Amino acid sequence: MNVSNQALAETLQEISEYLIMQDVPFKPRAYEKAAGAVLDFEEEIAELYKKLGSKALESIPGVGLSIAEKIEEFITTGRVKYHEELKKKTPVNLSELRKIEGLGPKSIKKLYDELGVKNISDLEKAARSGKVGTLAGFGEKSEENILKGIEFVKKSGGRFLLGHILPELRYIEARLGAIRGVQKIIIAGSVRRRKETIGDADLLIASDEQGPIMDYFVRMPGVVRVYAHGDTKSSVRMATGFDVDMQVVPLESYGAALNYFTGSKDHNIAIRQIAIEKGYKLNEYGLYKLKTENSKLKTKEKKIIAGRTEEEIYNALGMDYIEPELRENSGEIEAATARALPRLIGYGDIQGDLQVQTDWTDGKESIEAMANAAIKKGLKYIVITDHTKRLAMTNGLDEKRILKQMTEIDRINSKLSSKEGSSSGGKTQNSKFRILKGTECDILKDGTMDLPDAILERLDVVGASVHSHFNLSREDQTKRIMRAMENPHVDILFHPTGRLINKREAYDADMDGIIKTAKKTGTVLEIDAFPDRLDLKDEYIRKCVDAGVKLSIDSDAHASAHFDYLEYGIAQARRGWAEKKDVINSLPCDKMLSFLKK
Ligand code: DGT
Ligand code: CA
Ligand code: CA
Ligand code: ZN
Repeated sequence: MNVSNQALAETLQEISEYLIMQDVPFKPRAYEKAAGAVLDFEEEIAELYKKLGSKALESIPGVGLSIAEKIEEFITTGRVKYHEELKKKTPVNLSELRKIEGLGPKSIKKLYDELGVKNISDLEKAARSGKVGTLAGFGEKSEENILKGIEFVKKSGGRFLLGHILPELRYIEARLGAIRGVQKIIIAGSVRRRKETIGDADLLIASDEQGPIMDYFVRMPGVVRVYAHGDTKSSVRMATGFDVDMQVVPLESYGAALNYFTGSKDHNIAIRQIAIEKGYKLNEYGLYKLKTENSKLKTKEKKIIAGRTEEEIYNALGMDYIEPELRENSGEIEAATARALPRLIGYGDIQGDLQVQTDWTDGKESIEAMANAAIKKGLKYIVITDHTKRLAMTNGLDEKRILKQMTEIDRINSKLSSKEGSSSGGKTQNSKFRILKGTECDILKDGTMDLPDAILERLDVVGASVHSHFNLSREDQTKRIMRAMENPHVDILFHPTGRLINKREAYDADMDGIIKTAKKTGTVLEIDAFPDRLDLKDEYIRKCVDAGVKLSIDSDAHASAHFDYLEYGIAQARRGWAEKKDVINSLPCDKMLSFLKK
């Protein structure tokens, strides 16, 4: 069965949390570690298992025989008995309750034992009636926080992070694409527009044989519920919790259907209106010209003029082709009509990664391992940006350790370049790969930096981040960040708004003012590509592009598999109308460095 690493990791994580509820010692930590390793594992574990069998599972860090058996069971049957038995002991909806900021397994267990809370709606009732506040270890303050957390989760409407479901969707796409009779397959809807969160997935298939494809779809592995099973349309829920709609159309209508199901709804409505103004009709089957009324038949005859591809539809409407990431009816239709669309940065356009953590702090791998992974990924340079001392829990670097790290980077750079020299023939993948020296330096409460200028000036790239004091007043927070940007050594403001999607709001700060200050001081603003950050988001990216503020797109990698996240950062940049020229790490290393403060 094709389960994604994500789904596997979630199950192991749940086992860990159910074990904590049962007060089992040591084991929870083992499952948690394995869950982390599975999530960060380079290859698809189900594939690995298919190729090499169960022995290969033990090559995953932190996975021994017993956990390997659980993984095997999940891959072959789609469930883990041990997980189900544990769940019976505390039958709560963990994945739902866990979303409430500050609620861990212990408190979830207590809420279940004392108040019978099984899910968010039970929890809300209990908190509103004041029962939570009177529980030992909770109190009024935490009752208040729980209610706040519930509000936040409700507002995010149970939407899924793009980065969490795209890998699994690609799996489904590949599996269905291999069925006989499937001429084309694509993931449409908000996924194709690469929105940061996804309500449900919309699959579109072109084929002349609908029935067998639908039968396969509703029975494929991972499906836990079938909402609808028709000839051309079906709808299911996956084990990971999200829903997939599927539609089969004939090839002649594929472009029109793709256009319709990609959306957004607002974009669709706007282009239908343009079609009407031109005397056409546009729907999910095609673009039609309405002929004059046929009085005998009392119907309007229509003639199809486009439908097979999206290009031909946009062109027939007098527009350039519009990339899916732009289809939000936020000016793209006017720009396409005026032939003035941006030339968006491409998915292959990033040459280096400017935010990478290592095992010197809270990253999982060594500098050298991260460099080798970046080379494999086709990058030409990375900047090592470990945390600084104020973030004590990450073992943040002080002056002494960062100096030591700089020496280590020199050593690895010369090792890499000598490896290059020895592999004669010159066709080395890593030709001129460079590791640059950097930092993710904490911005202190007053806007000064956590490392002295004398250190900062010796680094190639200085990133500055807010990791504390999220609750300052808008005025103080804005001043604090601006002060950091005024520092002549600070090159980039990392994850500029501090939001965590579905978890934490951005801190209150004047973003327009910060963008202005970025322009004035020549500070680059980052698009942090980590799936739950995507910070800057599209709306601010577009403001930066308009203001001429330079951007960087960084993975914020804490493990080598995280370089894959760059894709989500690029997607967000495209949604913000960014071109290659707006993004400094689309440039070769030396040129990129020339855009930093002198
Ligand atoms: P989501 O699922 O909330 O992340 O967002 P979408 O955009 O994927 O929305 P969804 O799944 O409800 O519908 C898929 C596409 O179908 C949507 O992007 C545009 C099209 N569509 C859905 N409902 C309507 C409608 O009422 N009018 C028009 N013109 N198009 C619609
Ligand atoms: Ca959708
Ligand atoms: Ca849908
Ligand atoms: Zn950070």
